[in-house]
Amino acid sequence: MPAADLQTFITELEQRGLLRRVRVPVDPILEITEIADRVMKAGGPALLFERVKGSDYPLLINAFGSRERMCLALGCNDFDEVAARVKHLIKPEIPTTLMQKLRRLPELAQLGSLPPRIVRRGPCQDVVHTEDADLFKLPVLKCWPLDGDPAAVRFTAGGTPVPPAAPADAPVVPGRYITLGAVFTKHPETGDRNVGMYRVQLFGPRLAAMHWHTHHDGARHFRAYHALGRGMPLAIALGGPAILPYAATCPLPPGIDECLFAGFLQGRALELCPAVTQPEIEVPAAAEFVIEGYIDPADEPVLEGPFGDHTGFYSLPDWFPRLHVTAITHRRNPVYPATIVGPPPMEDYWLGKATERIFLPLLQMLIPDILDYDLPRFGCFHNCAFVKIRKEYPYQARRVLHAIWGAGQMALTKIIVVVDEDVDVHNADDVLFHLCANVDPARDLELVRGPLDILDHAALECGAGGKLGIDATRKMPGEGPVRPFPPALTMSADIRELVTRRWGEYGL
Ligand SMILES: Cc1cc2nc3c(=O)[nH]c(=O)nc-3n(C[C@H](O)[C@H](O)[C@H](O)COP(=O)(O)O)c2cc1C
Ligand SMILES: [Mn+2]
Repeated sequence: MPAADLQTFITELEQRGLLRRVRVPVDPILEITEIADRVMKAGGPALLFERVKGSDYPLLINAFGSRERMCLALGCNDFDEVAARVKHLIKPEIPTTLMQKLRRLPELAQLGSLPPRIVRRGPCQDVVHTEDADLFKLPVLKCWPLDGDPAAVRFTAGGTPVPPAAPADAPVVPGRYITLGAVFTKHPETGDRNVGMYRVQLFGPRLAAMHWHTHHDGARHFRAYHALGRGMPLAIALGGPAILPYAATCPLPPGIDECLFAGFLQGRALELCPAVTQPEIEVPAAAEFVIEGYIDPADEPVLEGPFGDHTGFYSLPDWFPRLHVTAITHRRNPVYPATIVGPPPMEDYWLGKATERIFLPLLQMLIPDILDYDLPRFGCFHNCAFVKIRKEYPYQARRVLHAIWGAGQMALTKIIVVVDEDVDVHNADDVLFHLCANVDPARDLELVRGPLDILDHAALECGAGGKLGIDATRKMPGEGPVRPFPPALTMSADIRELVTRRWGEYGL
């Protein structure tokens, strides 16, 4: 079963030789990024920095940065195991005989016990700071040199010149971001809980900015509070069950509670307790730190960014809501978890890979044509997807393209290549080989406009623009002007066998 809290996870990592401790003092301003980046690029271990300059707390990074560590957090040997459980959940075999029904009872009982369990208090509230809360006491990273320096990039994401900073918006060291926080919110009308991983920029001891993308659930909740003119309570959890950071990144449909999914993934309910100063919001009892606060609907937004992002570029500054911190609570000896993003591969590649595999059954439920898909590393999640189908009728690839452009966060995919079932979507060379050979650009491209990742700096507008679908399948009659497609080259099976058998004789 996955670790119930971060420090247990650290012990598990250490016992398996998957974590290294750094005992010399290091600076959270840029130095940790340069160390962690080198280790991530080399496929290295999780790092626990025991002495971070300017803070009393150790910092954990790269805890999820490999297949093995991600599997440990998920409590599986392979992502496909989890995918199989998801598939079973959405497509259970309906028991017909009494014996079959009885056999399924324990499983059903387990499903019923997975919604989060509310407890009164948790270790995350061992120490409570309210008026004396100070975000700068945490070892919050400044990841990249231009982070938090709008003047250096001159323009906002919307293309307007950056205004001079208001004095209140200029901390001593600008550009420090909480990068691995799980943001807990509730919809003001339905009460639906959402947990999303959104970066948080520090502006003062008790002032920060919430960078939730327009298309994400946190932003949707915020719009609902704003429309009602109501203050929005929220909490940011750091640490907690090993499954939580991953669950916070899961592209679940709006209204589906990430805590419920986390309970399903770890095979037991998440324990939540009411936040001390924002009791409407429940937080993971086992978290290391919890930052509690609210957004005032009457506040002006703050210029958040720039930030060295997943895309390998800085995301330009833009206007985001101010968070007023009302409390920072923590365990007695907490560890601060963080990550960095940047040119791939980084730690987040593995969070994304887990999602690619675990969500395949859900994608297939929406679009049964899809046999498999791959989000290649260079595509940084939303820029590129390779999709494999078994083509049975004309224009099926186009149907799949449009279906993907309507499917949850996959809808933000900028370039999609659809290939036949004999192509290995996990091998970019094989996909590009078939793309180059099978495509007539005058016939096989599908260009559309729609919502895009707000981090896509090439898009026509911030968060909206063109998308390209490439039908790299073999064409068939009914798909425009089509000449017969030739067969692909492969040697006959009997000759392959013969040569294998005689290989020794050739003296090669
Ligand atoms: C390391 C990391 C950092 C992320 N930072 C942000 C962010 O700052 N803002 C955002 O909207 N999404 C960010 N994401 C993506 C969201 O967490 C992800 O899309 C998630 O599914 C959103 O949840 P939601 O659908 O409940 O809003 C980040 C993901 C990772 C792995
Ligand atoms: Mn959500």
